[in-house]
Amino acid sequence: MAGNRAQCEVLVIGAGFGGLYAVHRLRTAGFDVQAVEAAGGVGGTWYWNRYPGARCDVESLDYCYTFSTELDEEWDWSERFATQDEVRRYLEFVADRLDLGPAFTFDARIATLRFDERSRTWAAATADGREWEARFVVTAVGALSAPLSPRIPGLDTFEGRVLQTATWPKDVGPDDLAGLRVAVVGSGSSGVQVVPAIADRVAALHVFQRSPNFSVRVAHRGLDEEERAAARAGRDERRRARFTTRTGTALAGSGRSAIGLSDAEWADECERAWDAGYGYAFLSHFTDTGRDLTANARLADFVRGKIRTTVTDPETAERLVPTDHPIGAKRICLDDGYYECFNRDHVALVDLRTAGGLRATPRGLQTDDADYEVDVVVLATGFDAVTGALSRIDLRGPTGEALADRWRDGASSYLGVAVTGFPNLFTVTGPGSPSILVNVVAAIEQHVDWIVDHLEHLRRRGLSRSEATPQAQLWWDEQVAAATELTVHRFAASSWYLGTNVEGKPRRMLAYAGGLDRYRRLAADIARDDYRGFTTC
Ligand code: N01
Repeated sequence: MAGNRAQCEVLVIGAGFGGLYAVHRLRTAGFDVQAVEAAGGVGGTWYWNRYPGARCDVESLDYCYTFSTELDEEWDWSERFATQDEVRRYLEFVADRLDLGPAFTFDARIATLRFDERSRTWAAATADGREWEARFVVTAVGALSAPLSPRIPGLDTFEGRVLQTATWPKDVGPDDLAGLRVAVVGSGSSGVQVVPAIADRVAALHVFQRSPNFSVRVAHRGLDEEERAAARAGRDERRRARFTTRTGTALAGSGRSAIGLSDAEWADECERAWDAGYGYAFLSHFTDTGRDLTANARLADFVRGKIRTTVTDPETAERLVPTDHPIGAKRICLDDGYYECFNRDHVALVDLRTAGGLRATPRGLQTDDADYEVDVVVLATGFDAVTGALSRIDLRGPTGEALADRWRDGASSYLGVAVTGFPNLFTVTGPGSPSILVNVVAAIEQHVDWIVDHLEHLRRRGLSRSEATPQAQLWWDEQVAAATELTVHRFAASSWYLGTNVEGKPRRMLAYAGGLDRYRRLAADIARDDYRGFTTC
């Protein structure tokens, strides 16, 4: 063991929802735990994504921890869908309240992780040489935390400013874009949020869209005292819903099939759901739109109709209407006035499907059709989701094999929390976890509880090594594939859920689509069965 290596029993990587809760649970269970975080503070994805308009698409009352009544009682959400700043402040509050800060080393991005079979320990190091050694490593590195910078030829010659939503500088607010000519590249959730947030201020706004996405209107509003009191009174029920619903949220949906309704009933129910602005939960308002193509087409048509009636120029409206995937097969977006922006004279859509290849010049962006002189280019171009943050670490198991190489032909794991060949490593929201398809905070709480329970199980038995078996991992891969087959995800041509947004990444579903409730039951069964599927010694 090197003398200047910090030693601990468990090293946690990440200070987002997962890392903070992992440190708390591990410490409470009596483990000697240390933690590292690449950013300068807590928040994870909510630390980095500070772009104008960034906010959560799951209701605040669901998008928070439930493990502590005291935390619930001390924190009041101000808005129904929290802004990035409010979620980040919530996580700072949790870290302060539970005194988690001292466990963390900030500004420490782990560059290498190596398992030593003899000592059964992981050695972790930053690029600047800081080192940790731990029996176990819990990665809570986030599913959407490895930003993708697109290869736009000539971008390095652009003389204006390039900003990326996923690494937005702390000191750039919407007012700093006032009067400037701005190009936004990307029309996923981040692009759809940033556009209406800056449209009022900028002199000209060009939105470069490669594929249209379904976006559902959410009218943001504050929570009043009555709603907060109701939330406090219904806390136990809301908590229970995390265990009993597919999505891990309290919103029950209509319980109605999209197919069985008459046209009048259908229009009525859809309008009601639209006006209620459920956010991401809009997708589960009907029982069958997530799995049945006919039901799905009915919902997709409803949203297409909304786009067409909102955008006054019919040609622009048609370009914004998605036709290449079922609604929900790609992550839907939530917006507050995105489509309305295209009715303004200084906002224009550039459809890259017809405009040709995107290039940059010193003065702006260029397609085969036209030149766009701009002062700022905003890249809202997404993430190497789920596997990216782990694959970017030079992470090697006992044989020297790198995790990135192991996943080159497709990511695979046991329950999304362990990978065969990489002992004593536990991945919160790893590939094959339900996290990105459900209320991710609910999934994170489950994963952390399950992982810490597993470590306690090992400790009780005096065991120091645990590794998922290849058979168990294969079984879980089959569960992930089978669950996907029952949903509309199998009809998506491209989606970050499938990894197709990253050049060279194999097309494979990155999440378990069978629901958080079912996942919990399967994981609990495995735990009850002495952690079936792990070899321990
Ligand atoms: O990323 P995305 P995101 N040239 O991958 C386009 C969560 N999130 O950051 O679709 C031109 O969805 C790309 O085009 P295409 C949420 O889970 C949540 O927006 O690949 N365009 C696409 O339009 C979300 O799903 C919230 O053809 C290029 C866009 O960039 C996830 O994060 C808010 C391009 C990327 O969209 C990711 O969202 C924000 C290129 N070279 C994010 N490369 C909320 O909670 C890519 N694109 C509300």
